[in-house]
Amino acid sequence: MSTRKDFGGSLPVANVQALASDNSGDIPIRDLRAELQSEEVLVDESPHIPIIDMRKLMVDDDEMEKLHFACKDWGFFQLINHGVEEVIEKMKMDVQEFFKLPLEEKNAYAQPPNNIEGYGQAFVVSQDQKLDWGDMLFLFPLPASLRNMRLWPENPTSFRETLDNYSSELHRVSINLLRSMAKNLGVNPDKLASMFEDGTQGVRMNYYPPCVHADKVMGLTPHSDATGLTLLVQVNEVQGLQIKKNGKWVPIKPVPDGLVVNIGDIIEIMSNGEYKSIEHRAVVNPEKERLSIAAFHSPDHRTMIGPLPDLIKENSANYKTTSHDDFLRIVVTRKLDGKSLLGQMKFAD
Ligand SMILES: O=C(O)CCC(=O)C(=O)O
Repeated sequence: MSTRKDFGGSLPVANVQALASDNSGDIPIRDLRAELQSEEVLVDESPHIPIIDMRKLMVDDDEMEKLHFACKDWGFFQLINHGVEEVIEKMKMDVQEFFKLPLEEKNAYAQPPNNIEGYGQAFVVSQDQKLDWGDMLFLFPLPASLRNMRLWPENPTSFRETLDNYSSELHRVSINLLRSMAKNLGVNPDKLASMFEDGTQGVRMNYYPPCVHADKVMGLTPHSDATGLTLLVQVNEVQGLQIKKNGKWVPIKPVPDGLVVNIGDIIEIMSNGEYKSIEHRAVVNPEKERLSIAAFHSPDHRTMIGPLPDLIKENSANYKTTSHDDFLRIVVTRKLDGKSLLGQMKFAD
């Protein structure tokens, strides 16, 4: 049987859901985030990220243009009419059920040492690092041959089947989007799609407990995604996702039945910087728990991570090219830190 390569893991830290449920209101020092007070968040005048209609994309040049603009200017958009609404609803229900289980039961799926899959936290690489106010269950549903089923919950009983369907449907949507993006970039859609066909898909299910001192903790540290394309679902009605636009944080209000899609670092690099991988974060609600599910799509392990050759004929390459394994090794051994990974891949101007 083949297994996934281990590129490292996260240090074990206290379970945040358990910490939050003790009701003392005390925040451990490593969870306090001074920077939250000083950063500007747009509230009322929030510009809205573009909404792309998947059905129209196939037939309408204007929608294709809108997609191109969204990827260049925003790096984020909401996708509607994607045809996966029912599967998403099931996934939302099962994820909520999982996080309701007693801690001991969830811990049966705890991250093994030196591995980022399983229940726990990610990107904790040192003992003095600031921590996020959230727990997660992270799994690699694709490639299916490398699944670690020991870490796939059996409670709720439908979880495994639901995630299996969710995984294949979201993978299909991501390939269709990548084809449209390739057309817009002027590269062969089959070529780009073939890099992702047998690629890796990671699904990160996030649980952010409420916190009376929500203004002093961070649900998820600002970061850009070190992957290709992310499809995100907000599970309940509680908002918390914010993206950085012109130096300010813009809250995202998910549209009903939509998927929030964002360009990851790998697509920014492959597009030689034409498409943007945008910094984003999750903030915490003072009264209500918040849940989200992010599905990250990356090319297969043989793909070199660098600007697509068709896009550097006239322009020079703005990013280095590296093997996928080396890229992943850098990703998992560092804490989340804004767009610093992209900085490392970029040639100086
Ligand atoms: O919870 C959210 O809305 C954001 C999640 C996210 O950015 C991630 O899981 O990488």
